[in-house]
Amino acid sequence: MALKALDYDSLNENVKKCQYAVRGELYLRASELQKEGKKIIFTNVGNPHALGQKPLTFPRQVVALCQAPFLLDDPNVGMLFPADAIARAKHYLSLTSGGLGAYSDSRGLPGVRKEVAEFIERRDGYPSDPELIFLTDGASKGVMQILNCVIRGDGDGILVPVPQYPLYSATISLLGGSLVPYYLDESENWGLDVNNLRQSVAQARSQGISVRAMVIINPGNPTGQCLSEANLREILRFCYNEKLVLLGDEVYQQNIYQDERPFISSKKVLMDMGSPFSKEVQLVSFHTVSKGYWGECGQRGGYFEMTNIPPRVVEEIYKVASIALSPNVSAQIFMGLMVSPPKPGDISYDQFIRESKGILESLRRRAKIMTDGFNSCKNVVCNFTEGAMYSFPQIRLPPGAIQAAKQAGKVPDVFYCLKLLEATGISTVPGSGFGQKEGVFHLRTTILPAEEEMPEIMDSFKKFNDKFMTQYDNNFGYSRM
Ligand code: DCS
Repeated sequence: MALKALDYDSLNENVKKCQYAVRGELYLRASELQKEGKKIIFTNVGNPHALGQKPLTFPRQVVALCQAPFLLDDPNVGMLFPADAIARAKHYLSLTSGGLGAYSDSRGLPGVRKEVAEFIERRDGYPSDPELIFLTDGASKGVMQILNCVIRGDGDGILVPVPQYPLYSATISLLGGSLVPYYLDESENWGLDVNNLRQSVAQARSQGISVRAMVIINPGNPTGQCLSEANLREILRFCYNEKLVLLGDEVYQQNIYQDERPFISSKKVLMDMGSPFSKEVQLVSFHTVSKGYWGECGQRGGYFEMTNIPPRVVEEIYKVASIALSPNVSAQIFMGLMVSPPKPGDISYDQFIRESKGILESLRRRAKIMTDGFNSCKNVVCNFTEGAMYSFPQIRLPPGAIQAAKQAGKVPDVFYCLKLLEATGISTVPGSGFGQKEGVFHLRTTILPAEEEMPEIMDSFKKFNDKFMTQYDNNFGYSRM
């Protein structure tokens, strides 16, 4: 019988090939257990509000007023909302063409793109052009749009770090391109070695792949490392020599938990390098309202900035963006607020600083509690989370566990994470979902559970792990580093 277009056997093979572990087998099992009444701690997704983080007051006040503009005409509005929130709501409404219910330009509201450009200028000390900034529904949509423009077929390769956030592997599969892996070095705190990059490119080329772009995630997901300025310079020089467009995923730029390596943007490093690099290297940088101390994942706000991309290509990207008409308008306002928060002297400034500092300082403490907790467990080693929102411990599995996993038809780290979930309710993502070296196993957890719950969670993890290790320990050695 002839197949219909949406029968499984006739489906686009790229759709079937594409994998996204953050909501994969572990997440599905956790959801089942939750339905059965088990308490689940969802540490599989970097989704701060889902784990109890409260929204920042000021941006919600502004967006609430934009959503319900009739409140602005209410004589009592000043009793519920501070004057600066009222003023900002009026400002954003004046930038729209009919409020939040109207489509905006497909690149986003010009007034908000200008605010983003001013933020980038303050951050980097170099000019930024609003015409080269597009607002998107979360950073994910921006990444997909750009990869869509780069990938022409399976002969096109994209250099992606391993371990990586599976948005990249999944989108490359979906678009029918080829992922060219480069490995981050766990023993060097997940550092990036440019020699390794050269080898990856040479190997891909020997297989007839034309390598066109390189992805960096800085700070890293799932690895949490912050790239040094020297490292970024090497990467940019490499992209210059190899004519690669650099896709700089900088969504965790506010999430920094140490002082030695502050966040530095790829754009700033590129501009600091001067000519010919600053005029030649093609760079697209991504940001979002989902992360940082905002954590507004459900709002779906993001942007990308293009550097050294020719005007005709920018026009083409605009055309593609316009097929989806308009990014979320309320999310654009969140982005505007993120890049221009209350300033000293504003009525809401003190509260804004108190709230945002409170979140960041707590995340910093939680990063340490988690790393220390993992490192106190048998056969677990974990690099410190320098930035982002995750801990990525290596689990050194005894051969008995690997054997048991095989018998159960599971990848060893999936087996471990499923057992952890069943025993403790902690829902993690197996390292295999992000890529890892052959024969080495990890799991990823977010550092987002409430600080007061952290000791109990780590305690429950330790109890599970130590029991698991004793159960499968048959003294034949462990999976290697
Ligand atoms: N880039 C990286 C490195 C991310 O980790 C994420 C989300 C995104 C882009 C996309 O974010 P938005 O589309 O919301 O802007 N991180 C996922 C994760 O690993 N857990 O939660 C979501």
